[in-house]
Amino acid sequence: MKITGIELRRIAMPLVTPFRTSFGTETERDVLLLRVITPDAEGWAECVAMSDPLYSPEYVDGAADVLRRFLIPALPATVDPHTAEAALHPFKGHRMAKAALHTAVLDAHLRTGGQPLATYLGATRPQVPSGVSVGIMNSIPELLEAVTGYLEEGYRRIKLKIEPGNDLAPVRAVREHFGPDLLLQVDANAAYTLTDAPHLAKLDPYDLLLIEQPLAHDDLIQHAHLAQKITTPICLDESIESAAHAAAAITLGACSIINIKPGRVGGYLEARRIHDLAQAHGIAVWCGGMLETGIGRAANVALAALPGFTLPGDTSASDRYYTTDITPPFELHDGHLSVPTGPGIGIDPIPDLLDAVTTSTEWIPL
Ligand code: OSB
Ligand code: MG
Repeated sequence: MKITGIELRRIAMPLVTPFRTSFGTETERDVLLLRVITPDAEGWAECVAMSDPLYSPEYVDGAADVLRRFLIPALPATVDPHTAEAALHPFKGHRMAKAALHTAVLDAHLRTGGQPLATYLGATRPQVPSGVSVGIMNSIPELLEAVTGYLEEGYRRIKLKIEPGNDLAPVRAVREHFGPDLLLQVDANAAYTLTDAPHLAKLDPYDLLLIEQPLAHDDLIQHAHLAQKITTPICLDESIESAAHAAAAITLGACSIINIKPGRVGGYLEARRIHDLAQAHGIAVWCGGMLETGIGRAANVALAALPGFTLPGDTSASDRYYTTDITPPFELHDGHLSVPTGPGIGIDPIPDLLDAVTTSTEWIPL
């Protein structure tokens, strides 16, 4: 496959409601989209980097810079998904930027061959159960109202964002209000240290599915120690940037569950390697999210349909994030999203809607 050129497009997407985590509050998603042009097909991808380097070291301007300066120029004239991955490999880090470029190439490749991404990855299900990630709220009544709304819409699992000072009370309130059958988990986004172990152990009675990334991203050993001190299963997000990290975490006993985000690990091939490794070790995985538009969501839903994804993901419907998405919206049916069946990611941006939110475009010839 020959690539003619690549378009970098920035869009500004207001969120339906502010999303507060232990690392900050998001009110508008600043998204970088990539469009790979080939003689036979276009390939689309969404870079999951956020505007500030608070979740991870990557940020949108940095991703755009490394793409135009290093990653795009490194692609061979004739490329397929495997040669593209090999060409990006020498560059350290920048996995979100690499994932976006790799996914756009993969999408163009699959559209050329007429194959859906889900089929290519080895998906085994036509639909996936949806969970929802609930931001930190200003009060418990507000939180209970938000969770009530999501459950009425059909979400199959609730994830509460937590931080020191906003942890035990919201978890207790939600568990007591909705009862023992609610699938409930929490995400700390690295807000604690190992000295908080006795405090985190107070979450044990609430029968949580998991606690996601309680400690710093590079605290693998500390997570292994924490796992000995609490009964809530530990799930890693920020710590797992590759299949090698996943192998180390599993060997150390740092986690018993992994949140797989293709953007965080450099793309869908590495995401699948982590899935395969986890499955071989009896480690459950689920598909995380980064507040994606329909472009990123389509590919995540395809991945979430692989057999090892045994827990509901943060693969929510489009209207949980955006009043108007740039693609036909993903909708919840009986708590599930349908896996796209068209070639590649199986969905296209709607040109007028895309133009309405575009803040800049840049064409990079190859
Ligand atoms: O830690 O999983 C996270 C959103 C942005 C950055 C990090 C995270 C999240 C979420 C929301 O929890 C996931 C989603 O619904 O897309
Ligand atoms: Mg997380």
